[in-house]
Amino acid sequence: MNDTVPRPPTGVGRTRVQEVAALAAASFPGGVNSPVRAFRAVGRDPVVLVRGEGAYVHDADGTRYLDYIGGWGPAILGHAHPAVVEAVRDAASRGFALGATHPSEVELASRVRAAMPSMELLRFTSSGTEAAMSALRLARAATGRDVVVKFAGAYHGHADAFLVEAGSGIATQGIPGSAGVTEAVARDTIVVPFNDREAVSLAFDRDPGRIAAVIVEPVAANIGVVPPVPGFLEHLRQVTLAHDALLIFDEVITGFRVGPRGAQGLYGITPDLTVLGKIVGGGMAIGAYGGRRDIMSLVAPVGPVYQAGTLSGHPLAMAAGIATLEQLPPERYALLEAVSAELERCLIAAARDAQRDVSVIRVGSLLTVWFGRVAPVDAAAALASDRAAFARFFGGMLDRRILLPPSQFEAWFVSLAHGGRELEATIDAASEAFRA
Ligand code: KE4
Repeated sequence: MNDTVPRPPTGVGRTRVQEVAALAAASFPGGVNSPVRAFRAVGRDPVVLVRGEGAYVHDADGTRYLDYIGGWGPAILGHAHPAVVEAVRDAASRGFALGATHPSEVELASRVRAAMPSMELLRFTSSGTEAAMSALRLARAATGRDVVVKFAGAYHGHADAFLVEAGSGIATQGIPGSAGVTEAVARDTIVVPFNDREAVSLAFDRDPGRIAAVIVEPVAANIGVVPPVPGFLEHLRQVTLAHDALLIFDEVITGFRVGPRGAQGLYGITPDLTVLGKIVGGGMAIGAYGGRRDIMSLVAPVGPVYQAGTLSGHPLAMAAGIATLEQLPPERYALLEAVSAELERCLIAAARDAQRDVSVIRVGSLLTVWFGRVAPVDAAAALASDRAAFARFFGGMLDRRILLPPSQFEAWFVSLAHGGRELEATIDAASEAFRA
């Protein structure tokens, strides 16, 4: 995998990667526009990428990596799929932000609604954060209640209400998990452990009539991949119905990832509201929220809940989303499942042969390699995994030109561009990295 084509360093003794990283550090906090890209969790210099094609990305010095970051989820077809590139190029030739409804918005919305009929009405936004934030505001308006229940370790974007860390204990009033989040905001967020049915029921018992919604990643993918234990999502559906609260599925990662109908199709649960992002925009800036018509009808200009966006429904994002979903007929998921299952099987075998305590958790083409004897079922267990071992494994894979998400708490994203050759290269590298 070592097809490095060194470029003449442009600075004194510096590679292009090092030069760009230095310039970035002079422009952005931590030299990045999103924290995880700084590679701080794995103690390596961050990559600087200039091109993606299929399952591969290229850094600014010409080094090619086999990629499992996948743009953090959107690149389910692989990078720069010709159909998606052409769709965006064609749309761009007709102008960018036209500032009015565009037919492509309607086309993408109809595809989303066909896949997830629970989204009777929906709105496009420019990020998952914006969509999740809007869904919460809407849930509060629809119920007249203030409190939201989220799960420890779940990530729903960086709106204040969701940046709340659990204190400890079962059902706890959140405490600010980020500077700048006020006590007042944190008081209205209750954080409970994922997969803990009793804790959810207790939260409702303690705050009867105050909880507007439960928001959940139906497959947790921001503490690493942790699937719902049998009955957990059904319990959330039942307990929210019993207390006239709303159930919000944050499917920013799982939507169009774990199946053609997302997690709500995979597990057969109908949420009141759904949040989407990533794949639905094919790698362009996008988010979406939607759900029951009676609830969504509260959104301006029809109802009193205000939400807006200059670039919402952007024609190029719509074009990329449509072109991506067109390449994802249900049968393609069977292929993705087969490749991902083979990768899981081979990773487990490679770790066993290296006599390493590793567990692999996978849901569809989302997977996480856990360093620890037992696969976690919630954030507390995930935090107890051997992150130093993960960091060493990450470095070993990076040195062998396999680019993993630079955090134990992120998912590997397998794409339709990952084939036999990519699997072989991954397992060869992992076999060595597990032994290192
Ligand atoms: P964005 O605002 O980043 O588009 O979406 C926020 C979001 C919402 N919900 C879920 C379940 C998400 O995973 C995300 C964003 N995911 C992270 C990585 N897991 C994006 C990567 C980053 O923050 O740089």
